[in-house]
Amino acid sequence: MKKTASDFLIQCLYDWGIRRIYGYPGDGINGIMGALGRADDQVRFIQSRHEELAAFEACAHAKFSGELGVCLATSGPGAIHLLNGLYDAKKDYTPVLAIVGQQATIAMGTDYQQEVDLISLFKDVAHHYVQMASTPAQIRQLVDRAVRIALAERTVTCLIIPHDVQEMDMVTAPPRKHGANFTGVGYRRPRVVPAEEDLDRAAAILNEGKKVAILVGAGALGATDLVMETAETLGGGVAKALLGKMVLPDDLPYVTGSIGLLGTRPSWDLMMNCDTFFMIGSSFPYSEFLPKEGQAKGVQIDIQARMLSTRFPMDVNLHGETSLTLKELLPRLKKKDDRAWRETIASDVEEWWTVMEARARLAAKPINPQRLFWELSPLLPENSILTCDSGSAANWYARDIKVKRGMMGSLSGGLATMGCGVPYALAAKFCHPDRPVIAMVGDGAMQMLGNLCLVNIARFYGEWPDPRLIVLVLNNRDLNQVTWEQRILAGDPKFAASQDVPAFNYAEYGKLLGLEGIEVTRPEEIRPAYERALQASRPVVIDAHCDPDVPPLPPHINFEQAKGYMSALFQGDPNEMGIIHQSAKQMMAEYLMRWKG
Ligand SMILES: Cc1ncc(C[n+]2csc(CCOP(=O)(O)OP(=O)(O)O)c2C)c(N)n1
Ligand SMILES: [Mg+2]
Repeated sequence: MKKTASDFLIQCLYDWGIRRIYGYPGDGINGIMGALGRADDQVRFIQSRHEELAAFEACAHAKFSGELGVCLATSGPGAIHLLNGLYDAKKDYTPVLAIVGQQATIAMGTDYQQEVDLISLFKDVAHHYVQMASTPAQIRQLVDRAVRIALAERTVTCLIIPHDVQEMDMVTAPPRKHGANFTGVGYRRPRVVPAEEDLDRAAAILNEGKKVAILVGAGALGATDLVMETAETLGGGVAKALLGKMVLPDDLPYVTGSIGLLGTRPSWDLMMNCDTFFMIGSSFPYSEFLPKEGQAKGVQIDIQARMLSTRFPMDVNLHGETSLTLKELLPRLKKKDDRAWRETIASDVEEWWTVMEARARLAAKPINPQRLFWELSPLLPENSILTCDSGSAANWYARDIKVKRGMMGSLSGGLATMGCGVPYALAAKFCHPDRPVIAMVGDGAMQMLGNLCLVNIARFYGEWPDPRLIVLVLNNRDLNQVTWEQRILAGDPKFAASQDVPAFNYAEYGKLLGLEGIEVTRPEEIRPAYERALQASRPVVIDAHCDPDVPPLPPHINFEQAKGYMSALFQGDPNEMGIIHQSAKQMMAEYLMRWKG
């Protein structure tokens, strides 16, 4: 049989090192599916349960493996379903290639069935490179450019391959004539280091500062030792943006934990009281949690020039890769002798952890979600991979989980979309089948996409040498994060029609799928549930019945927020009594600890 343009497409992807594609079939990509079938598993196709899941899986694949993630969907509806997961990748600067089908070229322009203007549809999410093939001779150049651009720009690219082009005879090289191009494979990230004079200027500012605050994000992952050395030398504290949670372990005395609405009080105090702000590899968006303009001198390292001085006007912008830049910077830094600032931070951090523990130990109806996360921390194996969905789980993941060195973890940072927690966990297992994975997901997100993705966890876990994958469901019958945002930020009471989540038995459902299911309805059951799940021979769904009235309080509740919160209660919030009770206890826990300390 003659090889088709689709066979060549797969060959080109293989030549770039791609070995796995997440996707869903449809007649718009039958040509490509045929080629994947013939490719003898050289490039493996993972059938996702929904194209949005395929895009999340491709994104997580890239996040957890460092490789390009690839997803594949049919024309029209399949392509449309990919979009949210692709935006998730784009917003977290993650390289993903989407390949989609299109109606045959002879049908196009006739408002044909499933004919959608895909170039326009993908023009925003894949604006760096979205191209449609009109002849097989383009395949090589389209793949070479789409892959290289996605990797180099850390973004999403998209190839649209019409149905008839997929099935035409392959053309490995265009004819040698005017207009033809001859592309090739291969890309390695360059060594990007700032100019010497900028490193000198940055060092001067950092050496002069008396109170240094460091903020690390995803761009500092992999630079743990260098960030530690920098913080030690400067006597500074380090706050972590959510995607940078794994940059430093939480048992270091100068690590103040997460920042922002989901962050900690020590991170807030660090930023508000510093005189020098050093931001490393982060695009953390909420400027109100950073030092005030004029309060501090600023130095920033980022590999993407467009992110420099975007949240705070920096005195020195260092365009460079984190490790290389810190390596150049460190010999220029002087160790600060005055450790007073460092000692204040360390005592704030120590006190904060006692507050976290006190808050976690408070009784709730039936389970205090903070306790779920607090108790998980010490049990987590050092090689675990954590994923988290958008919802109240993100608060507790950010604040209560103490990470250890060697862990990996991610969530939807820039897009903060619901639905990513379980597909991220599944892709993490494909990338690291020998590591335990724990997904932390709300009941709303389970009913949106998580339950669907569990079907595939049941399908694939038999291949993993370490079958441990735990899906921890925060079953609070509420879209809790938003309910609280409505109370605190908008001053509105809970609107049951929009916020209630229907009852669902996640543990029984897990069992139905052939997984293990554990229902946790009392605090004393939390620890045994984790111990059982971490020793299980198959993935486990833990259905934890959580109290929706425990407030995910911002680290520093301001007057407007307090006003909004109180007025929500006066307008007849259905959970009024529960939340007054829980909020008072939560706040008291903090004040009591401070008073005792
Ligand atoms: C796709 C999507 N839709 C809506 C939102 C807005 N949103 C953010 S968190 C949240 C509530 C999540 O509820 P659940 O999964 O039950 O978690 P909980 O907060 O209750 O723990 C919603 C609706 C979003 N971020 N993404
Ligand atoms: Mg919920």
